[in-house]
Amino acid sequence: MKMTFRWFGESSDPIPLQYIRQIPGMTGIMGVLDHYAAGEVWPEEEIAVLIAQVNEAGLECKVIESVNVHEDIKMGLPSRDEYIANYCETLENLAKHGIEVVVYNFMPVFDWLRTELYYENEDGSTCLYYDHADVEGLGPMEIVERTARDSGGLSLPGWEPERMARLEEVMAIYRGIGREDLRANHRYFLEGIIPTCERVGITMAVHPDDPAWDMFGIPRIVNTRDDLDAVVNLVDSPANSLCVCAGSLGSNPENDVPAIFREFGQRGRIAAAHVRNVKWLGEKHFKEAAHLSSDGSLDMQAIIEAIHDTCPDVYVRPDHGRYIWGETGRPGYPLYDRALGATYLQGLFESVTKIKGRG
Ligand code: DNO
Repeated sequence: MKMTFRWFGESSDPIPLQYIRQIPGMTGIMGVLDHYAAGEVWPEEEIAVLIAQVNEAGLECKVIESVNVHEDIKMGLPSRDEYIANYCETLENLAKHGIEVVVYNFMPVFDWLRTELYYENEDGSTCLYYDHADVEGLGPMEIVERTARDSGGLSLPGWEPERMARLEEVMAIYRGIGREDLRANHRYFLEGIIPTCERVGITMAVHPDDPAWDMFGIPRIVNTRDDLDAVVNLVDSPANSLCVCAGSLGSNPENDVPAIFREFGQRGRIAAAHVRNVKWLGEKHFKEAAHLSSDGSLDMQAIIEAIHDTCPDVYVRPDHGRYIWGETGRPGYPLYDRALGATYLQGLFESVTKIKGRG
């Protein structure tokens, strides 16, 4: 298990790389150039600067998250070919600097969505929170405005202002797109990029939809074990793999998260993993818990055991965290609670390794 940390870059992440380096067992970051809008080519020189900064801090950067997919690709518009060509160019540039895995998502319009960014827990900590009843009462534009307001001026991943500016137009197009159309568009995208990935040595890792259900009457197609199976079969190449996210899939209690890790790990199709916990509060209603099993609804030990048994060398990161100890920063991405998560996950891994006699 290669332990990594999401880092947004010097100008948009308040957490210094040196602090990340000080977390026990931390070997790398999952990096991003988040000032490039979906569809733009990431220039080689900037990728080189990012990698050099990370390396200078004593960390590695082998995973990029996210190279966002332009909405026209997801909607299957004629302009998609140009954006797919740009995507391939970005992949080539990333490969030249040693990137092995690119995490992306195929969620229409929105990346992850929550109804509260700083929900207060009994102990005074705050966490990300979702109640579908709130979403039903609000339109997508209201959710966007509320999220932008609550995020304290920091643009959240997948919520870039230029993307949100087209919201109404894009929502109208999506109303005519069904589940199978969306899957066909995903296939078209993968068929366009996987040959490049194979040539340059990059593995694509699709991130599941978060939360794991349709939003605003628009279909989402990466929600369940069967969806993940469908994705890997769209183009049957190891370069077309998954970023299994425990918390996203785990938002739906019907998903058996440890079994999903075990199956796709055995099939050699997990290229990255986000491991975090959620606490179910009712139907389509949850909050993000601390990583500890007893704090939420997922069995973190079973998840780590599945990783240990089927994909022990995978890039893993603790995902999201609560705000504790007075820390402030980007919603979902604190230093302290994710550091606790990273050490806890490594403790579980060490324990499984020793118990199974491989340590
Ligand atoms: C949320 C993240 C997602 C993920 C993207 C990948 O915390 O896991 O934003 O990075 O969906 O494109």
